[in-house]
Amino acid sequence: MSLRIHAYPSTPRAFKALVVANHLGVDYEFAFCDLMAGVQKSETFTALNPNQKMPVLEDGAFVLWESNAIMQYLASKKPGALTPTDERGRADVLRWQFWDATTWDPACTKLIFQRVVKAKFNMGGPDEGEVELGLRMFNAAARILDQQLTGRDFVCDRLSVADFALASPLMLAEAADLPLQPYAALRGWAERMAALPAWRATLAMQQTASAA
Ligand SMILES: N[C@@H](CCC(=O)N[C@@H](CS)C(=O)NCC(=O)O)C(=O)O
Repeated sequence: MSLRIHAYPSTPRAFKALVVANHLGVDYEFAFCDLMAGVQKSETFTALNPNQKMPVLEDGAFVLWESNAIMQYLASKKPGALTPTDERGRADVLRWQFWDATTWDPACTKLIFQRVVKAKFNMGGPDEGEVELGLRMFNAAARILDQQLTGRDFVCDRLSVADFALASPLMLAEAADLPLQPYAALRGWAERMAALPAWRATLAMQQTASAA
């Protein structure tokens, strides 16, 4: 097995890579990147990713960071499974992954950081100004995603890496008190994603990794 994924599974970006690998049934080795212990700052890890952030994928000598790129790479191992093979379908999936990276992920992350990460890493209480900004960003993005999901099961024509990218931060929806209530289509889709066997298997990795 040459594929290895370095990840701290209880973070949404790690979840993106792991859940896609699990859904596709790709054979990989899980390398626990313990953020609490500062593994990401080690010399060995920095050589893999100079940003000192996980997730990181290794496939033999090939090293890849950025969760959305990792998802695309994993999907390319099983062509057609989570990425369409036609050019418009591919562009549509990419469009939503770019929107994730530029718009949805930063909105979710702002609230997750203030309400979950700070407490976990003993960084003090939430900054109310940042929470307010996070809520504005979240609602603006959630409206667009909810509109896209109205009347459809998945973000693009069928289940794709775009769904996994966009749904991953929602594994912390409760903990971060993400205001999903007004967005019925978004909530229905989030439930469908959370019911996938790979989603549950990836959540279980969080328990195993934190107990390690
Ligand atoms: N844009 C990157 C973000 C990766 C990222 O920010 N990872 C965070 C956790 S969610 C991390 O490893 N942080 C370690 C640190 O900042 O020390 C991606 O999507 O992969």
